[in-house]
Amino acid sequence: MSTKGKILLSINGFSPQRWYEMLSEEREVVLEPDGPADPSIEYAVVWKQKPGLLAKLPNLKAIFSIGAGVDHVFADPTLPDLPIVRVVADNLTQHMVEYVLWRVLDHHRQGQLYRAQQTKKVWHEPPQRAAEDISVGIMGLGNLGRAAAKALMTIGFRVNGWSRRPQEVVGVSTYDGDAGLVPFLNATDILVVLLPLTEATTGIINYGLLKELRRRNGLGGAVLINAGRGRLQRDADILRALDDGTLKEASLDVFEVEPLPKTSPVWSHPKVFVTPHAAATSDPAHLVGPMLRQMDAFERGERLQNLVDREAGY
Ligand code: NDP
Ligand code: OXD
Repeated sequence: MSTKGKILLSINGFSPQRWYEMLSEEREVVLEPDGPADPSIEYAVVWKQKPGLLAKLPNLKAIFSIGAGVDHVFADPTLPDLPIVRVVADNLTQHMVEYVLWRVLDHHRQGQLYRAQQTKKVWHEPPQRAAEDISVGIMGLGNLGRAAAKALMTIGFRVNGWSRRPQEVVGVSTYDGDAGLVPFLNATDILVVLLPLTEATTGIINYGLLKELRRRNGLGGAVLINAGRGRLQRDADILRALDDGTLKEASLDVFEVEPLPKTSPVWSHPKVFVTPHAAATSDPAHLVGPMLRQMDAFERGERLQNLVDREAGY
């Protein structure tokens, strides 16, 4: 085809077909298991690549994650020390903003109560709360967290945000680091988790943390929404918190083990709304073009964009 660097496509967990077709429009693409030893492979486009696969490529120059999160890339203990590009894209951000608005509004407007009433044909109207009386706290004020914060504020919610380093977002009460975590939780009624999974964040959504959430408002209890990563949370702690009233309800898009095992009690818990890691799906129609443009630019000597900080792990 051309002299452009070849791509290894290693996508596990779902079909790589559309990614393959779209990437192949401009570059030669090899699918594992044919790729590994090929010295003409310069880029890897990956989701949960097979451990050891990338380390075998002598001329690999950059790794492109097809997701915003990169914990799946770091899961490979032999990962070569190369630039990792992650997804930052309007289309993905829009999907996540929609998911957050959908879930926050459903909890705020008592969707679970009305669904239960409907099954019993109950005609009952509970008191209505104003959005301005509810504080939504977003853990992770990055690309997705900031966009979700802005959308929530346009509807009238108060918004708190927590990040690793101090951040400023107009209209948002911001907190950071270990010292900021409890004050952030104490001021939050609905907790939205949009953190990356790193060593520092693994298991952070546990019973002790949920206990710190505010429960003084007309919501009738604190609410958890996790669309970050499953291993940020302890599934069993969430169930315990729901059962003893620490949490009123939860919307979970991610789980410690995915797919969520059929035997998990989470599936049938009446206070949990489950989606299958579908809050914001990576759509090749929107993401392949920018990936190919980055490869072209890189070959012209330009810097790669949306690089992962390996030290921080995201
Ligand atoms: P970013 O890297 O832009 O933002 C991450 C945010 O988390 C930053 O504000 C960062 O702080 C903060 N953070 C990281 N580590 C810590 C820590 N130890 N303590 C406090 N704050 C921390 O990521 P995105 O917003 O693009 O994406 C967030 C995550 O959403 C992804 O990593 C992925 O796991 C998940 N995701 C899930 C999807 C789904 O469908 N369920 C789809 C897409 C993404 P700081 O600002 O200081 O750097
Ligand atoms: C992502 C995801 O990280 O889809 O983009 O989970």
